[in-house]
Amino acid sequence: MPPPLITHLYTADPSAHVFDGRLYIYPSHDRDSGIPFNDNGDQYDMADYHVFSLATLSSYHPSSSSASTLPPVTDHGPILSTRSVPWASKQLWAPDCARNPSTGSYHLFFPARDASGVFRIGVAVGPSPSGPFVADPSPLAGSFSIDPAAFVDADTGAAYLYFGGLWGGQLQCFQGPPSFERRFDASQREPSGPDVPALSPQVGVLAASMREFAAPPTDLVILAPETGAPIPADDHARRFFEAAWMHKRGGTYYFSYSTGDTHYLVYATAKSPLGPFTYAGRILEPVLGWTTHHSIVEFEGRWWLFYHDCELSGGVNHLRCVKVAELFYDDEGRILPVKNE
Ligand code: FUB
Repeated sequence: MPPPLITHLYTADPSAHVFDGRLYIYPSHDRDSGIPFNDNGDQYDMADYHVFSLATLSSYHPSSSSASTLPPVTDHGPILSTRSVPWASKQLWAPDCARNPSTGSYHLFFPARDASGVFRIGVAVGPSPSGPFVADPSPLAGSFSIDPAAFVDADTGAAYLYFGGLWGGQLQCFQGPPSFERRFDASQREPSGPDVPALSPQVGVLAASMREFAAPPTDLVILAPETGAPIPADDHARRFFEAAWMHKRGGTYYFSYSTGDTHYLVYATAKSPLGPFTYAGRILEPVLGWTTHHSIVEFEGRWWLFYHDCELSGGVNHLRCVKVAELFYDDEGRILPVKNE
């Protein structure tokens, strides 16, 4: 197993990006506040974010038998807390960050529960990758659920926000057509049954300000390659659960995600950032701990998978640690499964 990258704090859900030649990691900051475990994820009671960075991974060769050194990681300290977000009540879950190509500002996207306990997605803006970040007074209009992943298409300059998470992440509570006013219905459950399609992750095109959606978010459809139809709801080994991530390699868009209760990291590909996507395979088998969440980034000419497990806490589900493994593709652009051993 690769060693934890950060050991002085519990960290999870790492979103990695390269800004000006340096690699930045935006993770959740896990802590134990004594809340008992439940299926709603109340024990994931995070109250702030730190940002981390490293200068190089050139001497890190996790898949080779030769000497390999984990680089020093800089902790830039706290960058946002629940107290500094006017609309948030608790649970700062998995964040992400993107540079706005029109303004050069950095936008930290983050989910949190609002005063009524509903997850929304907020944005905080700052002048550098490490902040300081100031949160907008309200969440993004039309946002709901969790796990925002921001993607700026380097070839077009267009910016997208992918998001969603089932059960504790409340995606199932927002079923309905695209609208800035999606209704929250706590009684809704994840669908199941023969021929019932899985709920889709959501994608919203961001306006140039990157502080609002240009149009209401819509379904990001993931098709099963063998039928050409959406992945069925009962196919828990392949249906979207949470942990959206988008990267582009060559002309292909790769949407990767966690299957939740089956604990896989998997991916689907498309020729458009809005899909439809076709399921393409597994990236990572289950790790130690219930959740699995990741990001994929190219750095110094190599591809990297940032992810987490619970090794640092000896297996406590909500006390996780960020890790990094090298990612390889075959000649057809398929991702080769990562060995977490
Ligand atoms: O960290 C809290 C939640 O756990 C994230 O939002 C999910 O993706 C899962 O990793």
